Amino acid sequence: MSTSSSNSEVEQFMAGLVKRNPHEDEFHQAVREVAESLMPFILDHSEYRKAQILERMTEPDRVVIFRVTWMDDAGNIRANRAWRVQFNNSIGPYKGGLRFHPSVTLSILKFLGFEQTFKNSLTGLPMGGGKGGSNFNPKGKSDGEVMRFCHSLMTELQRFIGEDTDVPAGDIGVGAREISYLFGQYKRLKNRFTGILTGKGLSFGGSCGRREATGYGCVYFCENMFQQRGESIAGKRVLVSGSGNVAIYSIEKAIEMGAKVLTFSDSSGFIHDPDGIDAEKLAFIKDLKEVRRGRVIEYAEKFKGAEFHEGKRPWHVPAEVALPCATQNEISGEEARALLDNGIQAVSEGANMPTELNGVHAFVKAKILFGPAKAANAGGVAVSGLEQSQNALRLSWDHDEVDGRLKGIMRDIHAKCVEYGSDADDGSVNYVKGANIAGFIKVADAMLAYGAV
Ligand code: NDP
Ligand code: 2IT
Repeated sequence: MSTSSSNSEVEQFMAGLVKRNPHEDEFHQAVREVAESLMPFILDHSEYRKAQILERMTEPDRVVIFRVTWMDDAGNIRANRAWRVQFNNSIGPYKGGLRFHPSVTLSILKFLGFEQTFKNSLTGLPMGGGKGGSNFNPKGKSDGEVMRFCHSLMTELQRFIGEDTDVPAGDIGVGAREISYLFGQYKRLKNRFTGILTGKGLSFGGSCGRREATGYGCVYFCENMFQQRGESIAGKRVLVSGSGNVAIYSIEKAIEMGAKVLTFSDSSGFIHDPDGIDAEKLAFIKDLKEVRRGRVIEYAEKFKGAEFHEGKRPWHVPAEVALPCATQNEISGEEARALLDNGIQAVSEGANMPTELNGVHAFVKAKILFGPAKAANAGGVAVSGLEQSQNALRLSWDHDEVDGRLKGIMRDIHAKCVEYGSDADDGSVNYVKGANIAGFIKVADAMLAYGAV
């Protein structure tokens, strides 16, 4: 199939998608990236085309939208909007996180649910794709306010979820505290103790290693890419963005594997520590972010030599590896070029869709080791899948068992990307193409088998 006919098919497909889903920029962006790498494959496989698989895969099975009313500490009644996007359950119950952030819109949750469908397929586990959340802002709220909000949200959400239906988890703004409040309310309402959420506390059905899984998995994937070239992350300079769950455990694993981590950030700006973050400094970051919920500037006040760059992102600091672990579109096309100009060798995406599409194009064209989110950050949902298995078996595996399985899953995802993304001419791997095609096939074949459902 010629490139120009594939390109015009993509444009035609996207025109229809944009018309059906106006003003959903993030959703358009996520679908376009997938359509660009899938279209030549679909045009070569007429069965997918005839059955309208891509058209059906870009339409969520359903979206639930509801009001969440709660009372703040001053006694005021507050109301937020919440969603659950049940995107595709062809290969298993819907599975994906809940995000609490003021920027949450239907477009963001549709992009995340769409990506999740491919990511979950890549893990090899029986999980469909879903995502949910609210425009609630947990920042600055008391524990009591967060608890009342979570209880109210679950009062409505419980109608739509279940261990064989839809299993939410955490994402931005939803961590151990929020999952605990949500699970407690579900248990009270239904009088059932069952695995309807993942990321639970270790004493009530949570899995060892779930907290660390996304960050560790992101670094394992990066190491797999280096090993493909006979190299390693050891000794490399690493840029991390974010300072939440994914960032913290990416930093931890990168340091453990002998890399030098120079940066981390939050929405106020970034920290540059030219001496590198060590175990003691990481313990400070964990206390700052996981316990005190403070701002990154405190790190520069505590450790000499570290600088705080207000309102900036870390991508102009020279390094060999970048691990974007904060949020979508946090690497612009211009920043991607700056990374390349400074000699970046690998980018492993801990966050979902952190790179703008022209940045993705620049990384792929430069043939650096570019691990797209749906492959590189699949470790989190993979261990969520292991948590579901343990809950169903009513037993729990130890840390080594879970970590061993996580490493194996990340290795398998890497191998699938190589299988479908290798360039026969020069042996390089286009991980974007590989992840999109490998993730697609499993879901598409299930949809074909079901007929017109
Ligand atoms: P957290 O809430 O723990 O941390 C988010 C971090 O990103 C914070 O440092 C936050 O800074 C920063 N951030 C969030 N939004 C923005 C923004 N608009 N601009 C600048 N900085 C921002 O979330 P996670 O670590 O769980 O999630 C991070 C990314 O990883 C997301 O893209 C998520 O979808 C993805 N992901 C998460 C998984 C998980 O298991 N948790 C699994 C796979 C992917 P601040 O506190 O100032 O807002
Ligand atoms: O984006 C993601 O993969 C997550 N936020 C984790 C989802 C999950 O169900 O563990």
